[in-house]
Amino acid sequence: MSALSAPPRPSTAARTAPGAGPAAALVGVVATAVTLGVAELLAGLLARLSGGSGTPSPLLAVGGAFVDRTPAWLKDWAVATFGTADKVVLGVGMGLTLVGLGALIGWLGARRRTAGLVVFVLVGVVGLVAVASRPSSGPVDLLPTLLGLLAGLWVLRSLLDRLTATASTPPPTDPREGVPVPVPVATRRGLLLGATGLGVLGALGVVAGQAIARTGRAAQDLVAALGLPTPTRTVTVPPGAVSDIAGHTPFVTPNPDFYRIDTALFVPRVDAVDWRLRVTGLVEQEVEIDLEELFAQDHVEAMVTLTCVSNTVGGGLVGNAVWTGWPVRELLARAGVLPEADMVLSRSADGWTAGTPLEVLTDDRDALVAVAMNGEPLPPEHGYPVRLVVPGLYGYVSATKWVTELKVTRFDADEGYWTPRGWAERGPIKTASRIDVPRGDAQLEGGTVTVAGVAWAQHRGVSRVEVRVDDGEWAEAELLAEPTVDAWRLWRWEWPAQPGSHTLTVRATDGDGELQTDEVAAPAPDGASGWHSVRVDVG
Ligand SMILES: Nc1nc2c(c(=O)[nH]1)N[C@H]1C(S)=C(S)[C@@H](COP(=O)(O)O)O[C@H]1N2
Ligand SMILES: [Mo]
Repeated sequence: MSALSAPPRPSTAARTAPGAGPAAALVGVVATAVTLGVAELLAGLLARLSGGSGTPSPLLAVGGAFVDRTPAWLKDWAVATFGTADKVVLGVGMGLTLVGLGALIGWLGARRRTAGLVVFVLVGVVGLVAVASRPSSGPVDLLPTLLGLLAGLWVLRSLLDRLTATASTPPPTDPREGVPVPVPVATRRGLLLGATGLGVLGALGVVAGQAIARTGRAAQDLVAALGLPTPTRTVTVPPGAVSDIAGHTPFVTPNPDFYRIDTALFVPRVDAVDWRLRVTGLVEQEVEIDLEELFAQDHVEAMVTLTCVSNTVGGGLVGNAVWTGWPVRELLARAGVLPEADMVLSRSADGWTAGTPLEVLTDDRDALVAVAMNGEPLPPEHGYPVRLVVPGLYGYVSATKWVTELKVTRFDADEGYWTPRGWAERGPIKTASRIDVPRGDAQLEGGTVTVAGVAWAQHRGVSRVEVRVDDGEWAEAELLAEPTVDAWRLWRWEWPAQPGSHTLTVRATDGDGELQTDEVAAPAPDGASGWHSVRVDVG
């Protein structure tokens, strides 16, 4: 906008008029809301047209790009601080950042119009770059953000113009008496009300766009139509593995209670009808199977305890389930793995990858292309329709959810998602043990106190658990049954508790006779270690 065509410059008095700052900030926030409303609505419609998986929403694209660039220490801190609520925290953080940026742009624009508009466009460009850099996006996917930006720019300009106009209109003077008539605040109030209305519309656009993208077309539930495969080998949970102590870990984790960790800001909606799993890379022949063919293979049940590498000592990012699946080694055998291969890079529908050593997928353990969790189709957040489950390795190098490709490759040629972000190339699960009861800081009655918990050393098993009170001798805990070395093992110990304040510490020994290390390590780069302890008071 050139100075010549501009409306009369606002007087200094008008620019600093009470309320001009907040009003300008509001205008900036409204322009941001309109941009996002238009962009998200169009992105949602496009996503729906393309079947639900394409066209990333600009908000999720920026969030995803942020997650992809999260260094290990920050991920570590976020998971430790917010646990599985880290996504909510990210969302709220993004919202606050956007409101702050919008306010700043409005405030700046009211003082220096061009500067405000330029900053606005720059923020938009960040969004465009984020959308363009998503794994699955093409040129068309930029359109919603581009149109949103134009709409927002237009709103920003015209509202700022009007704001200056209302602020700088000279107070009309009564010709007869020569005294100023009170400023008609109605004009500005009308403007602000209108702007607020626009902002609300923008916010509604965001909500509607997200909803449209997520409902997509009603996915035909092929898993339900086919029925889950009947396993040729089943798992029964022996009664001796289960505890009835209140507060003790349930041996099998119910699906709704199972921890969830992934980089997906919304659960990928994979249509089972379109789903394919491809085996590529260093193979004699590429293989591609669809769900019907997968379900026709001989499936087995296996009980496997999954653990996140981000779990802290005593933490809860661990869960045990009975999985139904087809052994990965049979799928790999069908493709014919070439001798030089030593890694399988599995990829998910949303572009995430895990690098798993070839040998754990081809030895006799129950590494599965899994389709069911505790007898039910995989819940969407746990990988529907198909995921990988590999006993003995942390999830980040093995447990790919929404899996679509197994690329047979080499560690010196490829790496999984978390490796360049500060996590180890290989992630065998470290032996761990946890005290569930009593809880830390519990106030207990004297006498016999039941101490109970869980220990895991997947694929090696747990051979011994010991508990120590303060600096006393280690006492051997009673181990519950261990139906498989791939699952955790519950334990209990009766403590003749003396009055006072005490620290209980636990340590486990794995099936190879190796004692759990007391060396304290943070989760990054290859899993936390150290002995878990709780402090309690005995009355
Ligand atoms: N597609 C995809 N699969 C993934 C991840 C991910 O970010 N994306 N995270 C992995 C990690 S780090 C863990 S610990 C497990 C967790 O599986 P769960 O959410 O079913 O407990 O999933 C793994 N599979
Ligand atoms: Mo993880």
